[in-house]
Amino acid sequence: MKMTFRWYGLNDCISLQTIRQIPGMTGVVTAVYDTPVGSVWSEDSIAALKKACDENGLEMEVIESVPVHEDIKLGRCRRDEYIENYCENIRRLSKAGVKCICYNFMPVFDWLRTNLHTLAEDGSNSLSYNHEEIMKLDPKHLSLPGWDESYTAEELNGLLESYAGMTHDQLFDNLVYFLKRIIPVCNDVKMNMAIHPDDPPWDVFGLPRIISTAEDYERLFAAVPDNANGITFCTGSLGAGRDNDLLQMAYDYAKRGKIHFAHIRNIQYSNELDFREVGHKTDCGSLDIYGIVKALVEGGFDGYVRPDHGRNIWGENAKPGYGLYDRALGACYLNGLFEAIEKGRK
Ligand code: DNO
Repeated sequence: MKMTFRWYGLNDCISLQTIRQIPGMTGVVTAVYDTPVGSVWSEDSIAALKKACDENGLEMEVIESVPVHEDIKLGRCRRDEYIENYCENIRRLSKAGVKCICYNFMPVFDWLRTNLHTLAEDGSNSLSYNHEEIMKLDPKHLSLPGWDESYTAEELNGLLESYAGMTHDQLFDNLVYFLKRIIPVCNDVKMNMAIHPDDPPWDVFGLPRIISTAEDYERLFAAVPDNANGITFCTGSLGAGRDNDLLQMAYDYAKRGKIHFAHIRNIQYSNELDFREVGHKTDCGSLDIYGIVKALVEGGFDGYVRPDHGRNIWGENAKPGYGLYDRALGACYLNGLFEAIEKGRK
């Protein structure tokens, strides 16, 4: 296992100098942010990130994300061009020492929350999800924080219209089309692809989502069995699905060598669908973080880990989910769990 920390590049207000001081940190998870989705990343931009990491004694072996252009998800005629660009990014990143790429295949929206600053009793605040509030929204006039900033209202409406009527099977076929073309490149250059699950793991605004359940994973692994076609095991995203058996999934997919990357965080259920994000420790929330780590270790997991979303604590007011303090605490807690469980087995 290698513990890593997400870093938003040279403009991140959390410096590499700071990150390297977190005990047990081996590297960062980052991306090139100066290039539109779908295009090829410049070698200079990749090299600049790599140089900064090298200078700070941190590895840059995981990229999150190389985003997938909507034309690929929609199966539009320009998809081959975007897939070729994606392949070129895989080659360039591999040359820079990257070993794993995290990406997702959610139409239009990535993660979805209704409040980025839900206040807890202890005075900390964190992200939360309220289904009723989502249902009340008109997707054509959205102003939710966090993820819709990249589209103008017109673009968003256009995109939503393009997806109208798309079924789960069609979206899945488009994913397989994409994978069948990029995985051979990954095999050549020894890159692992790690698809991020849907967050939350159900359809939103009528858009299909296809990486939410154990059944979805079986279909994914069967369609493209190569080892390079793996997953990001995100406990917070999958854990919002009350029917997902995280311990079983963690053990099973680790055993099959499918988990290249793990995002570990805890959430607290407030009813059947709603949740808020909490501290990483098991008794802070509804997920058995200890049990999940144990299942990963017992399954022989040997990938990258990062603490996922943290709360705002100690007066920090950070990019939602991505402050320093609570993620650093999370990393230390997770390192402790891994050490204890691994040593206990010897
Ligand atoms: C949220 C993240 C996701 C993730 C993407 C991967 O904090 O876990 O945004 O980076 O879904 O493509």
